[in-house]
Amino acid sequence: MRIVVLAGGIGGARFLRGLKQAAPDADVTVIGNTGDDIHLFGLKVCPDLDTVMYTLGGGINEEQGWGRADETFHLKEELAAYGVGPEWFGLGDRDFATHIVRTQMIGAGYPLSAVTEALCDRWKPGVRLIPMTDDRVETHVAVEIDGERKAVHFQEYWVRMRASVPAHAVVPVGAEQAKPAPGVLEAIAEADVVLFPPSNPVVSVGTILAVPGIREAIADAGVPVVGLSPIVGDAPVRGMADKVLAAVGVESTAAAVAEHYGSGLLDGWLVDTVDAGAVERIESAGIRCRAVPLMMTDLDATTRMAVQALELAEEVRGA
Ligand code: FO1
Repeated sequence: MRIVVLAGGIGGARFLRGLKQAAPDADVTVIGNTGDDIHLFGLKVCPDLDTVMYTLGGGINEEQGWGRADETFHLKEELAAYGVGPEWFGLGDRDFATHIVRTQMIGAGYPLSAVTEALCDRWKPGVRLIPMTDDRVETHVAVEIDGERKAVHFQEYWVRMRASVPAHAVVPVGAEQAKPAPGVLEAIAEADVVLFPPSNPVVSVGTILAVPGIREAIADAGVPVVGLSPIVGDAPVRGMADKVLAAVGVESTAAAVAEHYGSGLLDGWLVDTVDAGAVERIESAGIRCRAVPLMMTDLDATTRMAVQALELAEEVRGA
């Protein structure tokens, strides 16, 4: 079975671990969000690609969900001693090596997709990880600070500001001109099922879908497209997805997120058992829906979620 997954960072990566256990023989292609990418200290940092790579490759800091296990911060401290920041973004020594290799390879002319493949040669994530695009896309968030409207980088909004002010708009700058990376459209065309993990529907999955051609390829693939709600009991399971959902006029409920994707894209949607009351509304929007436990508390619980997603896909296929 060929499975394509559109993944953001922590939620996507953890779901993939369960998926690998649920379907050990499947050929899994992960299309990773690169809208979170940021250039720091002259280096290109790809948080979502790295989170997937480290999580599946056994190098992730399990408590944080991002960055390397067994990390130290000497380089960051030395930079800070020279007054060189930003201090609000925690790049560790081990992690720095990844960004140095990536930036060096890009400088030598390799596209991000080839660089990601090279980095995965070391980590062996057990999936094919492809960035959504080789072109530069950067998610910016419009905020109001001291009565003045300005756009900040997504990481500044998310990490420095902790999404503490309302987001007025979320713009994947460069997405309109971006082309899907080599292999993205081919993987979708050859897929037996497409999954949206419980990743952020706006700044993760939404950004991937904003690359021209990707949404259309999924909608036209003629295979089941099944998603898992990142909203449980009217609140994000983790992160601050509600802030960016509000920016695109979507309420933070499992049903509203399903409707946001829409029946033109989504065939099936899993909601948590606490949201069982929303199943009828989602089904009447033309999306087959089931209520199952959706908390990724451990690998077994996550594996069961992946099994349910694949079962719903088969149900949709047979319908
Ligand atoms: N998240 C934080 O909350 N604080 C950090 O200092 C931070 C650093 C960081 C460094 C590398 C990396 O790959 C991820 C990092 N993240 C950090 C996570 C990341 O900013 C976001 O959670 C994702 O971009 C959202 O998907």
